[in-house]
Amino acid sequence: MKIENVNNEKKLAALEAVKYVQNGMIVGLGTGSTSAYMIEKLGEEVSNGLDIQGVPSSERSAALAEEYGIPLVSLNEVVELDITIDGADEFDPGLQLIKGGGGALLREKILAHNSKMNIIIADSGKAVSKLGKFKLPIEIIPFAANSIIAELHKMGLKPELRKNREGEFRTDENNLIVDVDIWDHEDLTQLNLDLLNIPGVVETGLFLKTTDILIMGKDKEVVTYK
Ligand code: ABF
Repeated sequence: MKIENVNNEKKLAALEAVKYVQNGMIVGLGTGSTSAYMIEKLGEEVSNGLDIQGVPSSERSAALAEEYGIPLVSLNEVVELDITIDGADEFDPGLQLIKGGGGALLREKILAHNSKMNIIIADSGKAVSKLGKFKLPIEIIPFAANSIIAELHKMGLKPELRKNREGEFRTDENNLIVDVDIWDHEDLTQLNLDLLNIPGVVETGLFLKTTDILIMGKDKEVVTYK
């Protein structure tokens, strides 16, 4: 699909999600290009008088929210959020997600866990019948990187340490990301538990039970899954 069509689907989903945001809400702000459309629209609503406070899921989203004039608070100031709107890399028919392509999965999962409602926004290309074509991001601490990678190899997950132009990719918490191939794994709940049980693994990009509503842009329409 052409990039402008994908972006149009992302924007449609983002605009639809913003309709769920009410005055006085504490709003979790997701990360990625789809969430960027949502943040832009929220900024427009704030300039028209919408009274909200945003909790960003990444430094990138914090900077964007500030640029659009959204008042920000930290999670520690509010403890619980009314709604979080965020993107995803893949979603299956059970609204299970792979997230973390942008490396923000830890804070994203923390916001999702502490939100009364979670809305995911996505273009139609994110819809899959089975998770795993997109490699699963796992956040790990640098101290244990090589032993964790060795253990992931033994689990048959084909781990790849995420790199960028400067070398090793670092998260906002200054941790590392390893991307793994979960295609051959059917029991994702057990896989998630097994991964989290490895000392030094901080979090995974498997969001299995966090999604309340998923809004997908499809051509010139939106489809809402609940
Ligand atoms: C974020 O949304 C990440 O978890 C995920 O990688 C990203 C998807 O990016 P995009 O919206 O740019 O496709 O929440």
